[in-house]
Amino acid sequence: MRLSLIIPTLNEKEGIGYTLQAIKEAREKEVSELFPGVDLEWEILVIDGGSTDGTQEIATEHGAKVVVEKRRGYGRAYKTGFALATGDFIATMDGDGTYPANELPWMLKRLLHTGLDFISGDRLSLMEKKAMTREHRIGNWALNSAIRVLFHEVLKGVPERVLVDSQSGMWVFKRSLLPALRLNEDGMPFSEELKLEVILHGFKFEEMPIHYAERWGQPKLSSWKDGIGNLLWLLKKRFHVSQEARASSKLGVSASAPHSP
Ligand SMILES: Nc1nc2c(ncn2[C@@H]2O[C@H](COP(=O)(O)OP(=O)(O)OP(=O)(O)O)[C@@H](O)[C@H]2O)c(=O)[nH]1
Ligand SMILES: [Mg+2]
Repeated sequence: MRLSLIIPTLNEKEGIGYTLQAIKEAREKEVSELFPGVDLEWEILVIDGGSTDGTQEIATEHGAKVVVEKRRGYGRAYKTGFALATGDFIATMDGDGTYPANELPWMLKRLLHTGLDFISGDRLSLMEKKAMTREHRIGNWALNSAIRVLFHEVLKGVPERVLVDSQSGMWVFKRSLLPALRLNEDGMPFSEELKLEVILHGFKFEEMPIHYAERWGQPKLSSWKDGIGNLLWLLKKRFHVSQEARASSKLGVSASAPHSP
């Protein structure tokens, strides 16, 4: 069994070493406890956007494979990483020390034991207040509420506790899902695009509460600019989903979401 862990970075010299060290410790402790006797191979890909602060060197020193993707964007980095990944499963996290590496093996174990296709870490249910700025918290609340309203119809058939945290960047999922998903977004809305695509295709999606810590280094996200950009993206996506549903009903194809993969 092989796991590809993908970490996008852009000038994360403060956090990348800490993140990779935490992953090493999780492999030594949690993985050997949770998967005794299982030969779990790891591939760690750091997709770097051309950092100039030594991030690439630190990542290499910690044993990660660094891939330079100069085209800007969080979503762009992930699409490049997904195309290179060779694992049966893909896991993700930021390179800023915010996500709990020791909880990643638990997510993988849950995925394997429940037959789920995709698990996304829910940062908000267990979060300490200081882990996120007030602007980020308000932005998250606004975007999660917007998704609830805009995608009410789409989310009707899926369990209640879904997309509590639409902006989370820690996921574990089966790589075999990827060819079915339409992933067009290069920027920050990639996070909700991926989750909505998984749900729209009827794949088994779940959120799992995780611990979330304060970031090392400077945020690359601007609460206002990216928040408004994400909101506009959601409106656009909702419009496309309705258009597609209308087109399919004209052709006599059932477009009720979620549908079977
Ligand atoms: N390769 C690449 N990585 C990026 C780019 N923009 C952001 N990242 C990385 O993507 C991850 C997520 O960006 P963050 O700035 O942490 O955004 P966030 O997690 O939503 O916001 P914070 O709560 O402030 O951490 C980080 O590891 C960034 O270094 C980019 O253009 N290219
Ligand atoms: Mg982050």
